[in-house]
Amino acid sequence: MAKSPDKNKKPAENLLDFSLPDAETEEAAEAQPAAPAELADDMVNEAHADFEGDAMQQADTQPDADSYDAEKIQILEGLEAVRRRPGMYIGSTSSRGLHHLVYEIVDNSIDETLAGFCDTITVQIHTDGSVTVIDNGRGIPVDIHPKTGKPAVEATLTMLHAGGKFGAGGYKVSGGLHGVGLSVVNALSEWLRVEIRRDGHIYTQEYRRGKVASELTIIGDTDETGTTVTFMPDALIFETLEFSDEVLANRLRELSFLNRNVTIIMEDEREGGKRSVWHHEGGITDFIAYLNRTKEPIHPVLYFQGEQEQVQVEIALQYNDGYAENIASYANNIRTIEGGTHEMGFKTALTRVINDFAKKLNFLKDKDAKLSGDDVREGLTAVISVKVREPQFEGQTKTKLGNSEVKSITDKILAEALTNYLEENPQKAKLIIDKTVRAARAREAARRARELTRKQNVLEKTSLPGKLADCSVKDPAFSELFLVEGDSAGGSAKQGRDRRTQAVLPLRGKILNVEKARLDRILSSEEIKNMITAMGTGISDDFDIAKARYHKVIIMTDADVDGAHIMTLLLTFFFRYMPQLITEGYVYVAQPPLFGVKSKRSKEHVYIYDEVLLDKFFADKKRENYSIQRYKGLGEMNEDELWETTMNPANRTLIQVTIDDAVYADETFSMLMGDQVGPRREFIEQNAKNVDDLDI
Ligand code: 0RA
Repeated sequence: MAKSPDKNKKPAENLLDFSLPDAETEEAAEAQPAAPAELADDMVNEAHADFEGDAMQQADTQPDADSYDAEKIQILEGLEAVRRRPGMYIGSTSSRGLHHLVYEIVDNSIDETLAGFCDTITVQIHTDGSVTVIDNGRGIPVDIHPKTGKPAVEATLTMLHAGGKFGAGGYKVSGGLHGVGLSVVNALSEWLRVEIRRDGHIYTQEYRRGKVASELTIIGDTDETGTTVTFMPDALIFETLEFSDEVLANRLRELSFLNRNVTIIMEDEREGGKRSVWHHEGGITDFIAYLNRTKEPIHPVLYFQGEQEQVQVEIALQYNDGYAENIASYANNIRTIEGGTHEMGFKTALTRVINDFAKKLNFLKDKDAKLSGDDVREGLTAVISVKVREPQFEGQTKTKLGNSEVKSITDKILAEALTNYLEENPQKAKLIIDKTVRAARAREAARRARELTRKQNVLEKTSLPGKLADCSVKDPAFSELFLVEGDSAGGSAKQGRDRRTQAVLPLRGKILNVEKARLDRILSSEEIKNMITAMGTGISDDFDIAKARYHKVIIMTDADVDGAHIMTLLLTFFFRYMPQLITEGYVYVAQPPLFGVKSKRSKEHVYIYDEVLLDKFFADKKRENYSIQRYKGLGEMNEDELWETTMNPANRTLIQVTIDDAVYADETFSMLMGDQVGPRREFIEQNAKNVDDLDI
């Protein structure tokens, strides 16, 4: 099914922000087609190769005559190509792409940090929508670039290249969506101003939509060095222009953990200059403490590091008393969501070392089965950060590290260091091994429970739950499943739906909090069993996306606190036990309208989805001429209204749930669903401003 051309485009907000702020949400209509990503990479790499040939630091490597024409064409067409197909260079023109502009500049500043020249980076969000990034690195070179006759800074900003510069002795940062180059930011900005402090002077130059608007000029003298870039994202390119302080803060905080020498400051002028400062001497050890701050750790954070064949490896880990596994890996500061060789090396070494100790300490007898990878990672929070000279990023989203040598290097460094630690700290070793052995026993019990469920299903032959009103179409690509809060709204949805393509499963009451239960207990919940059976995918190790009976699973809950809670519970469940459902883009959140507005004088009757749009509607109309109904729940709409506003693909707004950053999603889920009440209350209070009638 084609992504629905949803009319009522609006940013994901209110309710979803409240319930799931960190798993980035995007409207269905904004989803990018999959194919161009690879093409984009080819283009970027190609351009990159061209640029490297005349990179300032490598003046002696001239490209041959044949490639020169091609290069020229690339240069001439470069930034136009970026404006024509922005998604190819920054992934999308949605909120995510918008934020990538900031990351791109900050990554360049971080390169200066890695090269040892920059210890402070400041990001300012201005009230007019522009952003400034200031660093105290060496400053972008300003000398004339021999081949183009332009100042190097101008070449950097107006010629398409893939970043990937080498600082002296530094690590090349490229791949993923980062490292596409400052020129891409320039191309996608209505205007951009750069200021460079270098060689005793302050230089400045301006650009408009990627083109030079003023020549490089000296405007003063200074004995400092550094670069300041201010840019205004182009409204012709981006679907949204609003920077989220929370999204930016997450990435900047992350960078401050990954680079312990740097201080990162964010100033939000939209919030009266609200200032956040991140500096973590403890590096990724502090990162683990931060990620586990809402959990109950069972030992202090362990930190290991080593370097071999110019590959630097840093690992920090800590077990908590929960069940979730939370591993975040990075290569050259880029989050490797799809894992890769560093993560493989980590996992192999961890499983091997823990098994060795389990035997040695007599927790496991010879006849016992070995601890599995899942067993040794239950309740584990770990950060793996490697720095590699020529990182190869692979996988569908280019966030999987491919360098094969990194696997054995990471394995070796972790195995040696962890073995030493466990030998020197036998008490801690016992705590950890005991936890993993208990995990193995629980997993065995869960496996039996699952087998039982499967057998029951076969015996009873009722493969689909009675509460499910299935659709008649059998092709999953054209089928949608609505998970509806409550039997009464479920009833309306069943009446109002398109029976051919839309199935409805009402969910009664609160579903089980999966954050606090192991799989065997989760599978004893009737609501959850119904859901799994309806979806057809199985669960956990048995999960098979190919068996999905619907390619859209749409959560439809009331716009109140209970609704937000049920939505969070469902999303937590999918995140923990069917993450692929989310990564495949199958999970959506329905957006029922908050208001029904009727004219007292004419037949005009509209549905409005939030306060902002309501204010917009009344910008030039008199409120007294209208009656406004505020919907408290789905149950207040009859079946026709529910169809028209929320279910009809021609009118509805669906928000696609994506896991942009699983670390923060995990953290949010744990916080919202876990034991510690303090952080949860704080979070709800902070986000309550987004939900009008939050009755807590
Ligand atoms: C090219 C070469 C050098 C530094 C930079 C670019 C550079 C770029 C950005 C972007 C934001 N801040 C930046 N700081 C530096 C090396 C310069 C040298 O060798 O002196």
